Amino acid sequence: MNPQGPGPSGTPVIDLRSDTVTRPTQAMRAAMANAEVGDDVLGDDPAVRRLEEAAAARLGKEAAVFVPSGTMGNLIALLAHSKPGQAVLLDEDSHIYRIEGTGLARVAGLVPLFFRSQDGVPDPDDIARRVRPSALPGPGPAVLCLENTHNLAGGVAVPPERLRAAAEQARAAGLAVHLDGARLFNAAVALGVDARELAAAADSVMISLSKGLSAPVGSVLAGSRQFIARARRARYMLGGGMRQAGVLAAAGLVALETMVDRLADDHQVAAAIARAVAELEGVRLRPERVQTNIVLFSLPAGHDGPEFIRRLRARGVLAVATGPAQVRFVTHRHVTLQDVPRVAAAVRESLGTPR
Ligand code: TLP
Repeated sequence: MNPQGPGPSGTPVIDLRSDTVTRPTQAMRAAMANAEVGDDVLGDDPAVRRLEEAAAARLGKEAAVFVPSGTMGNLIALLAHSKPGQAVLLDEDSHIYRIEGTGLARVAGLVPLFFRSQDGVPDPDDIARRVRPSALPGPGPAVLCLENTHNLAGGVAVPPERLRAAAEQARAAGLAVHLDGARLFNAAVALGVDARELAAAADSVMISLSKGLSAPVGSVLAGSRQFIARARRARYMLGGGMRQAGVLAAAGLVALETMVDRLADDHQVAAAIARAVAELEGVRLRPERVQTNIVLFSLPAGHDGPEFIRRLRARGVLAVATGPAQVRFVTHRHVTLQDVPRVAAAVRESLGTPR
């Protein structure tokens, strides 16, 4: 049963607001109930340690730290890679810059510098230009941030060679490289590569357990042993030391071990929704951009995003407006191919008459 309750005429609500709405599986609940726990800030929680070791291995890094959220994981990475007054080189449409509440400036004291991207894929030549030493004083960049999949670009999966090319330019200039991999496993599944291959380009990588992988809470930040030691101090400073966090980590471990391969189903559903919606008159949607579980589309002229979202909701479909006339659907475990006709019909009906 969907926690959003029934939609109109008793049909279940189709919640496409985010993959963060996924509820834990029975196996996760059982693992949580039976987790062997301890004080994680003191290093005593066996369930957290197991998750951290498994995540580090899965990402090809020396060590990892369990954190409450992706936002905190990214902020910790920035803190651990830099000093206040330095710059962070990132995409203007990155989640870190656009959505994470300016923590990079307010908490880490960093100045954002932007590099160019094309549809979420970073341009290594532009990165090379921006990291070139300058004779003039200015904030020296300490860290380059990449994102995979790229959320605001519509879930684009950035191939390993493009990540590598970007990272090489930054590293040659002495920058650390952080990868916001909130949906790294979606990228790995879509590209048919191991997540290690994507993480290899970066010094640190954050992955979310609470999105398509369906864990209730939590992300993991991985990197070198030294980096993770600094990250643990930053986590504590931010209030992210969670004591018997093993009850959460136990679900996270089930997520990591059993929920990755099924992300392909979410991608299949997103592609089917994209094909159906792209056919509707006036909608702007590039189905070839729908590579993972995010579907972004623009409404025909005269339509207003928030009003459209209200109309969809009245038809039992939940979504978010990502711009004045842009809408985002995110697929996940609670949405299946059988829901696609209802989604398409709700979109068609909601487009009925412009405002
Ligand atoms: N993404 C959320 C939100 O924007 C609230 C979503 O619904 O897509 N990096 C990326 C690329 C993300 O997409 C998100 C969350 C985060 C970091 C932050 O993770 P959380 O929400 O766990 O802090």
